[in-house]
Amino acid sequence: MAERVKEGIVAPTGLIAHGRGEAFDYILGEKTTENARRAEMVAVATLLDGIRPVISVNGNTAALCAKELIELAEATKSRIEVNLFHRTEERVEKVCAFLEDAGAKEVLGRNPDALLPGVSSDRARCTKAGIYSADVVLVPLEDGDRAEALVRFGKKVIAIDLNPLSRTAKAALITIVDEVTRAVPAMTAMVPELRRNGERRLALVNSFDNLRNLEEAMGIMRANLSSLQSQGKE
Ligand code: PTJ
Repeated sequence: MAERVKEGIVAPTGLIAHGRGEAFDYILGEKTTENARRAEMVAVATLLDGIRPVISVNGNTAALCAKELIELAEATKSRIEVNLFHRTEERVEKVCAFLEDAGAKEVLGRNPDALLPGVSSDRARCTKAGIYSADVVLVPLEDGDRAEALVRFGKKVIAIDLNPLSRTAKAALITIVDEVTRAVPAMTAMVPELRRNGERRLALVNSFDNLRNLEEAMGIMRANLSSLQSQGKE
């Protein structure tokens, strides 16, 4: 990540966001929980049933798992759009080129021609062909303002966020509380089975409750903290 900051792919504050993620992952147990796995399945079902699914990519996620995001996009027929929190034209170009070097055939975001309503800055800029007209948007490591704006604009938002208390985690329809480099390849591996089984997709989506999902994730973290505390006393 430090190298990617020097190259201008990751924003300097991206390192702080990464550290926040690492802290939550430690408390989570640094593994994909059953709870996260279920959310990942629901997310894949939602992407597969989407009419215009889009994966929004920022500097951190490009640096951590460009190839894996491209594979997930191809498997779920989602488009990829670069959408940055710390937006400069130079960084947009660098992240787009980074994804293309990793094998992406089409990357949206260089020429934004639409504005996401309810976001009062450059961060509102997006493309009509991508995020603006998407029905489902996967936002790994998203900031709260934009996640809330996407939900208000009627998008089915899927978040990947290790912090179950973040505004993004709470605003999303589906929140995957897992580390992005574990979550994304696991989701791609789920595609073949879920693609074949429409009834299963429907059942997964209908039985999912994000509030309960987030409470479970917090419960796992509380239990891990208690066990770490009792180990410390031995
Ligand atoms: O590249 P840019 O300019 O678009 O900026 C990207 C960052 C990530 C810097 C920007 O969106 C940001 O500041 O995000 P936040 O508000 O820090 O939110 C990121 C969330 O992702 C936090 O809740 C972190 O705990 C979480 N997170 C960090 N690393 C990971 C993670 N979740 C899953 N996997 C990670 N590796």
